[in-house]
Amino acid sequence: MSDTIHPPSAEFAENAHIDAARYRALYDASLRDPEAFWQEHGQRIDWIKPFTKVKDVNFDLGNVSIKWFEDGTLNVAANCIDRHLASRGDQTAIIWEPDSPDEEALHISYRELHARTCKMANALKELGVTRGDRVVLYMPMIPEAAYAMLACARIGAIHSVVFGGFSSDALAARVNGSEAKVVVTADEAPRGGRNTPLKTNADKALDGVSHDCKLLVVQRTGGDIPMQEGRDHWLHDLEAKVADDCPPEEMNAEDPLFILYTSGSTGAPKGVVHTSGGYLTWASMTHELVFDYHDGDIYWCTADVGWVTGHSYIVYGPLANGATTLMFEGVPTYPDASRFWQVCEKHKVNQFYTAPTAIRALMGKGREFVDRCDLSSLKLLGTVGEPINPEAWNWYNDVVGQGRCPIVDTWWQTETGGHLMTPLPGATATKPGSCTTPFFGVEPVVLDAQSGEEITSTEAEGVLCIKSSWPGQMRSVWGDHERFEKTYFSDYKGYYFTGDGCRRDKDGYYWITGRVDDVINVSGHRMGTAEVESALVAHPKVSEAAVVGYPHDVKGQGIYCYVTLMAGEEYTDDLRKELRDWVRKEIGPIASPDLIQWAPGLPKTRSGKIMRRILRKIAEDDFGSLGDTSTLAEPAVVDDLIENRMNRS
Ligand code: 6R9
Repeated sequence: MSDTIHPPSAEFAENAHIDAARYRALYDASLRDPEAFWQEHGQRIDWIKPFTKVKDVNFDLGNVSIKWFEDGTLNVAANCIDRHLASRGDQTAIIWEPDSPDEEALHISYRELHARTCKMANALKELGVTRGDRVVLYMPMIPEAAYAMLACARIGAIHSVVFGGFSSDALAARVNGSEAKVVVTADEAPRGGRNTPLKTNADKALDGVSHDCKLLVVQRTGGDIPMQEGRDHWLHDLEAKVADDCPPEEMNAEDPLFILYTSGSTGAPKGVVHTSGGYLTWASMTHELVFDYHDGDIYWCTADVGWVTGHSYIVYGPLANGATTLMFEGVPTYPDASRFWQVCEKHKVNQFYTAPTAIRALMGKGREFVDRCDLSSLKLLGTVGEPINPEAWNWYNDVVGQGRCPIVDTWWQTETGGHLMTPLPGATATKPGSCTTPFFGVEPVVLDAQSGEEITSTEAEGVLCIKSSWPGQMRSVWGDHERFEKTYFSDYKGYYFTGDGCRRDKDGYYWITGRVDDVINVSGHRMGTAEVESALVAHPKVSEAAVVGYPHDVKGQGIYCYVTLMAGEEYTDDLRKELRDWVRKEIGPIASPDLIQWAPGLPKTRSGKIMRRILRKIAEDDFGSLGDTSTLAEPAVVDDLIENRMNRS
């Protein structure tokens, strides 16, 4: 880890929303008197009926309840659109850059965003969607994805976006889990020069859905797709019939805004529930202060709206702030590794926010792809999704930022709604690889993993928990509040448990060391090893599987699978390929196994528990220190696994 310190330049600090002195003052105020602090900062959004209660929070297992601004009412879409119309109706809200540079970019004004969102809202109403109903979005990265999110918010429906790279089985599970009334999709999703057949996937998914569910289809490519009479509707057909105005519903601050499924260490992905008032306050405040967004700036977050980063930092945060947000349909390496930088040059991007895996991949292609573009518009760079290694940080800083753009390494989670620990670019001196210090109102603590005791010395290493609530915190797991409490509040009583490990250095800076549970982070995509295991054992030839992560140069972590076959089955390379394709089909290409090791046996305790610690070590090619293996039922299986290990450095 690198301890080089990069202080903000005097010039940046001078023009920034927050400098070092103000950060300290506001941070102290936010902990000293949270009620007063959030009473004031809750005013950054427009309330229909102002709140009188700031917060009501209980982190005690059995009674976990989180409420912010609970008697206030608002409409999230009106905050993201209507309130800007008078002052910036003609300003660009969304710049859309298509997959292919040969296709024309779009500039959508706030006025147009209003009309298109209202149309979409009325189309959803035509299909019978009302307040509280769930709508699943399975979309390409096109403006209609944002319209659909905002349309749901406008009529009080709850959206659940499913990443377009997920398989039809994964989509079906989420449609069933939320009992969605409508799925919004598109004919096809162009990405990297290839079209994903979204509508066909959605058709397959609906075969596995037992309740009545309609399909609203956006035409993106014009590809030939079958429509099912009565169930499927083209958006453009419905839009031709409906008005372009749709009054926003008055919603309570604690009404759910969206559900977003995310992976945990056990079981199927869980539906993280975010509500309206606190979430929007958090998304908008962090967007403005962390990216130091100023009026007129062009801001680009390269995430997909299928992930929380796309929710908070492509759609809700920026639009609540009246920003110009760029939405990119493509991938960093198509048509070539210059694409990101060409888009920055073309649209004069000021703030650029991406994932370490993309930085590492582009770094590997060489700096000439960056150098040929004019990046003088860039003022700030951001990263999110996984720890960034100092080498990638330095390349980002020197080659992309040309040494003049502060880097914000933002640590947060689907569950947290927005950034929790991050530099503020005009205030915080950065250290490559550290997410530095907490945002206002956030109280991180480092606990000893075994005893659960808080480590109070400045230098500390252990599990990362958060001591008190912040407005953007998730409120529950959809349909399973008990699972919410068990996952986040049972291991360390009275705290929100993040699932991450961390180190705090002598300056009080935080360094995330990665997950302490069975969640792995592959190219910034979060995945439960249990999900990949259950996909593998669903294959008729597989009897048992254990999945762990291992260090991967570009992806951060790769997926390493130990697989035992049914008696009599043959262990062949063809079957390896078949299993890889099988997992892609069951979950999606992002879950594709990197290495599959045939395991005639798995190391188990006498009570039958798989010893993952050992499997992780072997996958890391670090089996010199396997620790105590005496409790294993059959110690010999370990020797076989070591001998046939797949990752040899
Ligand atoms: C926003 C997002 C959350 C997990 C989180 C942690 C890892 C995210 C990070 C980071 C180190 C950062 N993570 N940002 N680790 N430094 N700046 O990524 O949400 O998909 O829910 O993943 O990602 O392990 O717990 P999500």
